[in-house]
Amino acid sequence: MKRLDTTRTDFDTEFRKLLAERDSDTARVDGPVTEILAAVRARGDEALCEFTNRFDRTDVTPDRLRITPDEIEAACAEVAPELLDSLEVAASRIESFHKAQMPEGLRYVDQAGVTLGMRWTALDSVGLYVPGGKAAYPSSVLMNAIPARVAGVKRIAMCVPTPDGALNPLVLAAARRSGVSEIYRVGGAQAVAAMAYGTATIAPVDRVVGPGNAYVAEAKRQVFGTVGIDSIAGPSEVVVIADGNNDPRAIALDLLAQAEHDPMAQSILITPDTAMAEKVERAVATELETLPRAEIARTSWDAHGAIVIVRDLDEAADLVNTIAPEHLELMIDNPAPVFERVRHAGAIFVGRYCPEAIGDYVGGPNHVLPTSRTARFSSGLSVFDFIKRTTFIEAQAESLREIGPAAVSLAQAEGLDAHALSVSVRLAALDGAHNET
Ligand code: HSO
Ligand code: ZN
Repeated sequence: MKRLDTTRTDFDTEFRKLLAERDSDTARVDGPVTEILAAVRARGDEALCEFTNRFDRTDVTPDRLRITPDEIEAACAEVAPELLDSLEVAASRIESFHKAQMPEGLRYVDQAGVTLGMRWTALDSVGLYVPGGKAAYPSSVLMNAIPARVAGVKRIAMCVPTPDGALNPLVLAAARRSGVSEIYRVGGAQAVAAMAYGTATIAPVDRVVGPGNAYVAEAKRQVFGTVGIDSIAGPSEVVVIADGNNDPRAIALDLLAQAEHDPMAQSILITPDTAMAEKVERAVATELETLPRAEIARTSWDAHGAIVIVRDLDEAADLVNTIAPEHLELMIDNPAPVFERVRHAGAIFVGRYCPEAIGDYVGGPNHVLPTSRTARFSSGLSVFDFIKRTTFIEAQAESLREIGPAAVSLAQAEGLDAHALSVSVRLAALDGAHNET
């Protein structure tokens, strides 16, 4: 963990180092991924089953790639009723928030009498990748599939690896609740290939979304263009701005909640209160003695964690704008001024009673958020990832008369005669009709 202080002369250098250090070592897996994509593209289900059986130690055949409705029902029956209730609390809150996001179209008549507009339509089909094993988060199934459903996507295909053939009941229950239409027992780059290119069993989709390991991320990068993709998520991050009025243990746990995701995760505490900084640091050490995922969390905290002492909360907000963190917590008496000052953050958690974990599960807004400083120019997953805009223009004769001549002269200037003529023949016809009467 690094200790930084904005009053020290080396602060700028240290702060830059803190931001740069995680950019480096992304695994290079482009070669093997290209081969897997090519094989699935050329040999379809046959290659898909080969890779699946090799990597997941299973023996699936094309007719067993799809998890049947009966298998899904049986798996869901294994989930404890209280857990299904919690899933329902999360799902219905996520659903309401994303419904509220749905935008209106646009339609108006301008001064030239031209009708102008824009309308939103949903994608036809979406492919959702869900990682297997320990990285399989049912909450992420809700966060990816519900916005697609709310947006109006008719077909949501899901791929999830089943290492050693084991199904994850809560993941299947989340898929069922979210309105996923088809589920396949396939993972890795081969799953992304199948969803992008299609096989005899898995029809191709229009956009592939969802988190995954380095192979899945690289596969998404390589199929981009054939299909749309969501952003490629890096390790999770949180910045906590805390004043002196906090329970240090609560703040420590907020930092560790990110750290326990991944050894590469980053948790940063920014505070104007030196005493609070020390208390939180001690509380982190105490919690690390008992947390089951202490090994991961400790690696993250030791290597990437930081405590930054600032002069005041304005300075804290300015640092946040440079970091552009995935998550920002405002654990301060009067959050409004900082909230207003921050422009770059994936999601903001306002007030002491809103730890980030609320947003991971039951808040309502999406937990798929821009990482690695990409919140400077991008946003979290939303219904906007599953709809697109079509603009339209409707002009009658009088309007064409008014705005057409400018198009003719611009087309001529660009040397595009058919463009110019397509407008001018109509203008001429209008003039002719006009002269005849
Ligand atoms: N904090 C993670 C999402 C997550 N947390 C899922 C728990 N489960 C990235 O935003
Ligand atoms: Zn989390």
